[in-house]
Amino acid sequence: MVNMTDREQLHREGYVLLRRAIPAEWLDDLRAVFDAGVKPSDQWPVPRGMDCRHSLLDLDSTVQAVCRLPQLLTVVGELIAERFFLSQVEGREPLAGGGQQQLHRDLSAQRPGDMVAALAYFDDYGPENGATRIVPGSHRPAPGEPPFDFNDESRSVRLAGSAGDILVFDVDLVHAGSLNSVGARRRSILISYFSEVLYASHLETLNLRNIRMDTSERFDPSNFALGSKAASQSTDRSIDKLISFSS
Ligand SMILES: O=C(O)CCC(=O)C(=O)O
Repeated sequence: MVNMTDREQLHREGYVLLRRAIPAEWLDDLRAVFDAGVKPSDQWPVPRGMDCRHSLLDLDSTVQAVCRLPQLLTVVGELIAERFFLSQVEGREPLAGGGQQQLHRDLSAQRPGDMVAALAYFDDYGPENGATRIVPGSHRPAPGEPPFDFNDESRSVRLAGSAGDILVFDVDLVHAGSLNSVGARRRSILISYFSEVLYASHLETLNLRNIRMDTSERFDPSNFALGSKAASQSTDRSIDKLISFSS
């Protein structure tokens, strides 16, 4: 039975970690696609940070299939709560001795909740190889709450998990990449989903963001709603296990 509790928790915490959401048999292919697409910083329209590998892989069919996993689309639809599209996907991996970011928000565009990000991990991740940090609940400050101090790590949680996990979060959630101190691989794709009302502005920055894939497909949250027949039939997990929070 689902799932008001999960839904409420998702909106309260601003994120969910979908454990082993990517079919295990896709992972070798995804890692190879990542490695084949790596481009040095100066080959991107806007130069990238030097302490991470960035991979151009948005045309790959398995990557596209990850972006459309029903479990993932269900959570994205719940967060955006109106028709949305896949805006961007690119590979990201902190290099040995790099990857440390200050806590930050990626920032919604026109209203809170109109953009959602997902990080899908192709390798196991944890404190030593640059796991993502998040601050649960930080996406919707309470009225009158002082501005978030991005140097304050006291509420940050460092994630850990397995290849195939997908972190899905509201872009206003405070988060950051972390130092890869040992250099173990931490390949991931960073996926962006936008409300369809943002499509015109998305088109204006396609080239700057090096987006080559077709972004015309629309996803309707009602087709993926938590507890819907479509969502439960399209995954081999029962719907009440759809969401599992890391805390
Ligand atoms: O790779 C990560 O763990 C987080 C990346 C991130 O927050 C960003 O690029 O804005």
